[in-house]
Amino acid sequence: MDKEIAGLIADEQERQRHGFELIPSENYVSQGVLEAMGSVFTNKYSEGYPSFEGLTEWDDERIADEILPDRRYYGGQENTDRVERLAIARACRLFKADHANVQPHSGAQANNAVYNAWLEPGDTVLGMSLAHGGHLTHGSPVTQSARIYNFINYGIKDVATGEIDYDELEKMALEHKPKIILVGYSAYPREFDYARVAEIGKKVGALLMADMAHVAGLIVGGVHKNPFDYGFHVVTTTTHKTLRGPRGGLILSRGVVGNPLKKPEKTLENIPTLIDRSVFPGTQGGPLMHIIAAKAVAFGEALKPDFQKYAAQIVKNAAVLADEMQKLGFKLVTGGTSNHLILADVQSSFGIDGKVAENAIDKIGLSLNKNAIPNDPLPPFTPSGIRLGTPAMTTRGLTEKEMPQIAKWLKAAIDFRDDEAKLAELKKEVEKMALKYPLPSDPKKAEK
Ligand code: DSN
Repeated sequence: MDKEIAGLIADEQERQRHGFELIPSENYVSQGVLEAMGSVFTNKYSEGYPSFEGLTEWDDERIADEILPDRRYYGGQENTDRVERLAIARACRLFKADHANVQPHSGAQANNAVYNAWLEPGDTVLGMSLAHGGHLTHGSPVTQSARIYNFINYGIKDVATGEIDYDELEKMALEHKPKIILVGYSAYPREFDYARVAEIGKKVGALLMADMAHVAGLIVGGVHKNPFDYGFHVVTTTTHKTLRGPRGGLILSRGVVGNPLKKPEKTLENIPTLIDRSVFPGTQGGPLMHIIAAKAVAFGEALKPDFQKYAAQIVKNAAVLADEMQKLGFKLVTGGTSNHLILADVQSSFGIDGKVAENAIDKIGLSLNKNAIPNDPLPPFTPSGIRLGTPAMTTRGLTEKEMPQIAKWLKAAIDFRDDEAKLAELKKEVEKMALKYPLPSDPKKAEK
């Protein structure tokens, strides 16, 4: 019906089939997630929330059956309500949360909604520095939230080990009394000491917030710690990274779930209701019900035991890939990885910037991204590093056995970056392997 767009979708499908995705924040969704996203729920407006009133059992079948009075501003909600309730119930089960708001359109929207729920303009937030692996929405001056709130940053103490400077974090917290202490990152290959941060947060009475976008799948898969187990109040995440759902955001919280139509007092106990009111009507309009349906599908998949194996394999693959890259001369920030991502300093390893490396590696069918390293002397468009990871490759079925080959291809692409014929030869090798590992939604069979 639209041959230009149909052609481009087919081309993108072929690009994905013929190569491997190494960008650590990307993944390949299941056919179920894809179908829910492309469903008629996209036709529906459903501002407001479903109600759980009278629903005492949180099992999926019961939720899917029960039609309850809604708290929506438009009619025709009997199916949207049940979809959203399922998404909420599954998300709570996955993360051991009291409440989930499944409506944020993205991770940035989720973070902004939490700030808007808890802060007054001018209030202070202590978050991880973007230059050390934090995220733009954790206080970068170019963001809207940085114009409203006062962000101050902690960072890592030692680039070699990647250890966070918790003493500095504590000193800053005691001095500035932030209303929120925020942990989370988009380019940090290690884990946080949640217990230590929680202890600091309690001393100053801060809301403890963890932006777990990158590692959400590792947490629910049981291979990384859950911040809620250490007293955190709020967890935000995207749903499309290690969690392997549709592109979107999610806010989980601990507290008492109340009626979002009634304005609650600003207390830690009321966080779930404050967040609901902050997402809608505070910062968003109509929820994307087709995406919420797809989130519910992905959460259902993540609740299955296979997902734990998947999460464990992501981490195993990343550790082997990091070792193999080091053997080939890649210098890695923090000397390795404890999660799904690797940050390599290609400037000091091979005398090239991250953009040159990204372009060369792209040409052989492997996608990764240029990335700043801590205290990077180079600018963001030509930084010193590349960032890569294993969530998507692991979904395709690659194991630690294939990681040495991936490392060799990365090095070869850099070595032969000016030799188009050799790059084309390497691309063929990558393609041959990629076609043996189909995408979960690939309509074509694996070409073994
Ligand atoms: N853009 C995401 C990433 O690649 O890490 C963070 O939001």
